[in-house]
Amino acid sequence: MKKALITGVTGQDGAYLLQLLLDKGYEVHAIKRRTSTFPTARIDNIYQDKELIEQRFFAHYGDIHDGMSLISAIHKIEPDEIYNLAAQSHVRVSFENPVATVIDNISGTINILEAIRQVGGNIRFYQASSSEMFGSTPPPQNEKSPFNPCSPYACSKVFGYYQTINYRQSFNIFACNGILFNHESPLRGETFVTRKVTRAVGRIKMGIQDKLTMGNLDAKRDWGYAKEYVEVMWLMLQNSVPDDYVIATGEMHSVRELCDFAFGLVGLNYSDYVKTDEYYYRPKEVDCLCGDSKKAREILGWQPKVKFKDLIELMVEADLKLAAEEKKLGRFIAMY
Ligand code: NDP
Ligand code: GDR
Repeated sequence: MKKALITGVTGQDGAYLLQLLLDKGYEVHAIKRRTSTFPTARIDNIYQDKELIEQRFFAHYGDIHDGMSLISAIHKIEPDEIYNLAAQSHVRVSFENPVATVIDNISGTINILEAIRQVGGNIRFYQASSSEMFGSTPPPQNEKSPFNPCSPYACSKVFGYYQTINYRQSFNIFACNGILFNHESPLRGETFVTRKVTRAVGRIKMGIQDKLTMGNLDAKRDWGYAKEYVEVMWLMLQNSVPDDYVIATGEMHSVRELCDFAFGLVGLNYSDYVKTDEYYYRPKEVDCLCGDSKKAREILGWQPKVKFKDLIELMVEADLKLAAEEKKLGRFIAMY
């Protein structure tokens, strides 16, 4: 049975990747940091499966800053594959907490690569790199496009990208960068723009929220479906050679279009509800991201099926159900 280790398992991608690997018959280990409340809402379904918990899913307390504990965990587990997803992943927050963001994102990557080097063997490594690394480089962006990072988050991801390539070249480690463009789902964190909008649409339709305060409505992104994007992480590690791939839908839409379409799905006009506030603007914006994932299509045989409209539809549908549940329970959450 193949063994995998995931960092960031409690996040959006970690939850989908965990399910994918379990479905493929893997034994999955996860590094989970200690928190004062349970952060496992996205993977509670796995915890409820007694057979999986006893035989194929093992969570270990650990922190991506603690290199020694990562080395001993990797020694003990002997994984075939490691997926490094843990990060402070919010771009705007990275301007408010630049040092913590950079330390989190850099030290996690280097600690794991160094642990792999020291433990030896044939461990395959996936690094969660990001389209944010392209920053102000105009679209379409592909593997050959230059990086022009525009935030502490993006700078930290550029470091992780090059560190991954450096370990591949220096120590012959099977290490891959997935340069993933924005990917979303009903499991997306509620302060990222798609989920913030679809949550608001659900609550406004159910009468438990009245306004939505947003930042820059003119920014454009290439939004895909997270469930499909974790499949390509796995595919990268199954190939015969390690490499770096851009993963995207190739469709670009503005935040304004997102609002218009999502509110329209429930028969509302977004301009009656959405206002903007400087608070949600960034000191430096990434205006347009749209990826060209031809290389992944040709080499890995991957291509996205769920595009913008289907994605937003499935998110609105899930958030309408959630808001109806909240209304039933009388759980009125403060607007943010
Ligand atoms: P999330 O923010 O949903 O999840 C981040 C995960 O990292 C959480 O499990 C979090 O744990 C964990 N984490 C953060 N800091 C630490 C730490 N010090 N020690 C251990 N765990 C830690 O991110 P996503 O799932 O959306 O993204 C996964 C990865 O992919 C990230 O690296 C992100 O930067 C990258 N990425 C994401 C894209 C996207 O569109 N989603 C696009 C491109 C790249 P906790 O639950 O305790 O907070
Ligand atoms: P991003 O995603 O910064 O691209 O990073 P996010 O959803 O936060 O923002 C996308 C765009 O929407 C604009 N925007 C707002 N964003 C948020 N969060 N809240 C708002 O109210 C709002 N109003 C407008 C932003 O300015 C931006 O232009 C995500 C993260 O998952 C990263 O970890 C990942 O690497 C990249 O995607 C690819």
